[in-house]
Amino acid sequence: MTEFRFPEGFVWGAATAAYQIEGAATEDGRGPSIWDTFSRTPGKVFQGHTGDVACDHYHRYAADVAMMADLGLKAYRFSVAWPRIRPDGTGPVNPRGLDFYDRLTDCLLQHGIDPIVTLYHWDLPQTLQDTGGWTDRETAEHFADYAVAVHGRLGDRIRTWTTLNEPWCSAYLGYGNGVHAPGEQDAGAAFRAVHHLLLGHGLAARALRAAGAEVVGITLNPADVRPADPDSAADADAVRLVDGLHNRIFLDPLTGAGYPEDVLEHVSRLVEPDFIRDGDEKVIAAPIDLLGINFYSPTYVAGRPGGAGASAYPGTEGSVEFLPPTGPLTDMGWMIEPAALTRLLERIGRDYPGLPLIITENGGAFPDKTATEGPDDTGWVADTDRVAYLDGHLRAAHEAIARGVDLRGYLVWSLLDNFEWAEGYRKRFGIVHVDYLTQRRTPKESARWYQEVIARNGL
Ligand code: GBH
Repeated sequence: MTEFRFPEGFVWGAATAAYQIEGAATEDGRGPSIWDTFSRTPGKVFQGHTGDVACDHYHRYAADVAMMADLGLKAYRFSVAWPRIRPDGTGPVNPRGLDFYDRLTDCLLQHGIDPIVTLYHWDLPQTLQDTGGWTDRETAEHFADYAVAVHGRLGDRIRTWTTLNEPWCSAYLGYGNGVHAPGEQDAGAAFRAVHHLLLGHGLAARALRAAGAEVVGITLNPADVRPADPDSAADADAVRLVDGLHNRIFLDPLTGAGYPEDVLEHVSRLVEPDFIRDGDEKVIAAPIDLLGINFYSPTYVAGRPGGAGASAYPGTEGSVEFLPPTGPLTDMGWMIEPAALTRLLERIGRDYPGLPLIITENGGAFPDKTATEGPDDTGWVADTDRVAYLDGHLRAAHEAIARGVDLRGYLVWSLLDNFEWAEGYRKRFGIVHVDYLTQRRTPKESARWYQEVIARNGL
């Protein structure tokens, strides 16, 4: 019996990102990205892992797509590697780079899988970083040019175009606390990056629309920010600050309200916001048809000076403590609280009405219990924890829909175990196991479970 049925036409799929799965880092004219540089910098990525080979998806895409079809996926979200298309970030287009995504797109369509494109999932061409990366205004314009180049080749077959993946991470982790590429640690740089990422999104969204793109969107990783003590006024202030720096700083300008006053005031205490020019907010407010939401874990804060450990939020050190996660955790150490997803979806639906939502990422890292011995007799890898995580979050998503949220689909992170950024290959998010020595793929129990969920359109 299907207890939790999803709406007719609900989009079921899986997501990946170029640098995390493709490999083939120097093939067919691909230029270096900031992640090639970062992963080669000692001490940045677990055991010096790189995306040089990753899941070798660049060569194995056809078999991977056949596997997706076997699992019954209706949609597949992948990202295009900017340095494959424009190896120098700007300048001439590299047709062999476009050829790969052309083949991938055709293969998906032949299997009846709807492609959902992400144009930027963190792999900035290194040459653009050399001139300042996202702290440089021109990067925004180069991004829009690149978006148009990709659309020019694939626009006749791809309906859904999203610009950025999680600009919060690009800005705060890339330029603020330096945990991600390019590894800068500068509050001012982080906010410049926020603005130029949003500007790049707006310019690209406008250009994609003009070029005839049917559905244009962006993916954020909005946070469900909760107070340690619901009765504490200081905690409520901390929630407002973190919510501003995480959610409203992106969502308000994207939906036409401009930057929130309290956020601008906070930013101004750390950097002169002269990088925000007249007219920028209008560009950023380019209409979008879809908001992608990546969700993993809630955020609990208290209004008191934080402990050691650099906060990812510039300027919160003296006033906000981020509580250590409690209760069941994933292998990333992230708290598992599905109700947080319901709260978050409801909040976005309420505060930013009229915007169709899609969960572009949700999933968990869990160690594969049988990974060391290889798959069990049934050929599956037991990942009961992941099934429980996904089941809980799908129920939470269903609850949000029942409460009136316009949620159109769900894409699991991730199809494959892959290069988990600063954690390298040691953290596994896949519903399909990857043996990195042989590149053998083995669907885990969660993949078989998900296959049934899709077939029944519910739980
Ligand atoms: C996504 O980022 C990425 O889009 C994807 O490429 C990646 O593989 C996937 O998630 C898994 O990491 O530090 O305990 O406060 C998610 C990044 C995860 C960043 C949650 C902020 C806060 C948790 N976000 N994290 S904690």
